[in-house]
Amino acid sequence: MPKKLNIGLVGYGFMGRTHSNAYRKVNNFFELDYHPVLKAVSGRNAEGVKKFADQWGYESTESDWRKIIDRKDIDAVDICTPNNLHKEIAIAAAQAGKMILCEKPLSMDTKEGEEMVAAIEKAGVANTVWYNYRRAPAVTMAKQLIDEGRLGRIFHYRANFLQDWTINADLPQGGTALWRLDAAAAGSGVTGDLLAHCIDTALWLNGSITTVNAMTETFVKERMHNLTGKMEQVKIDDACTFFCRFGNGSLGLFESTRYARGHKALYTLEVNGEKASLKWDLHDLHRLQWFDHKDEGRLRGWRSIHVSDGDQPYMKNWWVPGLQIGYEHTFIHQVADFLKAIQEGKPCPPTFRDALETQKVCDAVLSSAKEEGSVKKV
Ligand code: 4PW
Repeated sequence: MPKKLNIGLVGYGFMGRTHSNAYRKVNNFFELDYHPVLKAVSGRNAEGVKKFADQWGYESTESDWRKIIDRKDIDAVDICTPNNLHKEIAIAAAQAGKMILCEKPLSMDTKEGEEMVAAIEKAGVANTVWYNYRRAPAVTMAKQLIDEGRLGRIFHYRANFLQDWTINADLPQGGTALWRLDAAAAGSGVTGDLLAHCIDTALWLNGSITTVNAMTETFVKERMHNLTGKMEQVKIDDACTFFCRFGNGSLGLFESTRYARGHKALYTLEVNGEKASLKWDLHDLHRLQWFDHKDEGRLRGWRSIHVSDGDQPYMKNWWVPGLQIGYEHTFIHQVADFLKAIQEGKPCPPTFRDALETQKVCDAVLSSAKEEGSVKKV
């Protein structure tokens, strides 16, 4: 008999959809003891939350997240709200003994993150943060290859996350969907929203970041605020570039913007080692580009590995070799790993503590940028 894991989803925007889809599909493809049940979803707009619940198959709705926390029939709280609510909800959920799955970034800043980690660890509840790109099969395979020592000593790590959806100066800030442009709801701009993904993957693949040196820019200085109806100063970073040192002695270069015309969600990473190098691109997420210096000289070159075979990460759970999966599957993999982790009583990385490390790098980046690129220790 499967064990039921009753999910209480808080917030039902874009991420609410990706997570709900993952809960619905995970047991069709992964053999696990636990089966998520879409028990309740909460949101302030009664009509909107009801529509979402009907569409995704949630058994009930709440108009206040506190009701989700109070409910005895909820085992795990999934936080999909704007960032400024993560802390309050996570701490309340931990105190109520609920498992917690929290959207990234963990918090508005390091201080909040530390309070969250303290509460979660005191309560001893299972937890994870949705840095989903770790679980694109080609990225997971990059981790395996690095851990096997195939790259040797690592010299360089570089990553980009580029979009173009905020170039229009008439786009307002604040409110549904556009909370990402409002510093009061998001904490920061591209640093917390996009670079946080790059930093999480980098810490996972290449270890700790020790010092950073950053610059940011806000290209559109004022936008109409949806909540006040007035033109207000834009306080988020529209673009951020930083370089850094890793604890293993390698150098890193990171760039993110929402003003790169033509790029919708281009996340690329590259790692250069003494023996081999690898590259990955979200727009071609099944492929891992691989260069191995030990290949015979005449044939040496970049290989484009189509990560879809049964002995490659996660792929034996899907179709037959050569057939692809996509963005939504990164979330399904995270749910599968979370369910397996609770089954085995193990942590499911990135935990709140792991995600706090990303938060510390983001804070150091933003503080360096405030001083036009002064070197900051993480
Ligand atoms: O977390 C990120 C979002 O806030 C995503 O991975 C991509 O950029 C898609 O939407 C935004």
